Amino acid sequence: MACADLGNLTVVLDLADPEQDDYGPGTYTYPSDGVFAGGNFDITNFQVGYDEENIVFKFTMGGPVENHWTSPNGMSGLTLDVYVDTDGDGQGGVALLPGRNLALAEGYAWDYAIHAEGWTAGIYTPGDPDPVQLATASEFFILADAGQQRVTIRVPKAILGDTPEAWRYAAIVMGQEGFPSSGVWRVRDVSVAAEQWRFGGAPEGATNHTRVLDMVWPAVGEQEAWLSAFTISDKSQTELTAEDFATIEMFGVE
Ligand SMILES: [Ca+2]
Ligand SMILES: [Ca+2]
Repeated sequence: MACADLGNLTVVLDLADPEQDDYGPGTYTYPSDGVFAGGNFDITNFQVGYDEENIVFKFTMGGPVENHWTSPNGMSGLTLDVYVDTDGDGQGGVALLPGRNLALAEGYAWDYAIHAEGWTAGIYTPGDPDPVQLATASEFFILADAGQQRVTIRVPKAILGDTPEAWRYAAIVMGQEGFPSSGVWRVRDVSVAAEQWRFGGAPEGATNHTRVLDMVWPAVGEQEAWLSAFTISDKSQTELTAEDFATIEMFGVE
């Protein structure tokens, strides 16, 4: 569902992400098909704000936000996740949504996961074994603006609450995949060598490397260090747990 920009956004967090770090741990390359253009997966800025009714997240990208596969909300190739820790109590989700192959560092835990993509967007709470859907795509708003290379996500305060300045966040981008590998929630695989529809640059013999291309973190070099720090496993996707994954920290207003 589209939503007009009412222009009364109050921004509580505005972070620049390094340019051209859309390579995950530092090695990933784009699939070879021509729909993947330079900068598609490069987050350059991330904002959190609010308006009267909604908490608002804005991703600005370093390349085109295109709609090659004609999604109703204008975002086809991208999957954007935002994880929110609303209470800092250390209780909640540790592994990110299935297939991201990332977990939160010790002391962080997510209470809500917002999965933005062109068709089956949703909002989740932690669950065992899988996260539980709290809201479907029709219950929040995603607007892709090709001209501004920006995706805006508006989630009603009735779902998340209304103190975004006190929360902590993680924000990541992956390739959207309508035909994902088993156990992967609709994000594109990363192989050792890039293929027409797969990213390249994965370590040999691994199943537990991340599918994240870029994550929001202003300090240069931290993303590369964190996403590379895991012990290679060849377990099947559904056997992998948070302990098998590289870990990242969350950020907040302070
Ligand atoms: Ca970036
Ligand atoms: Ca980054």
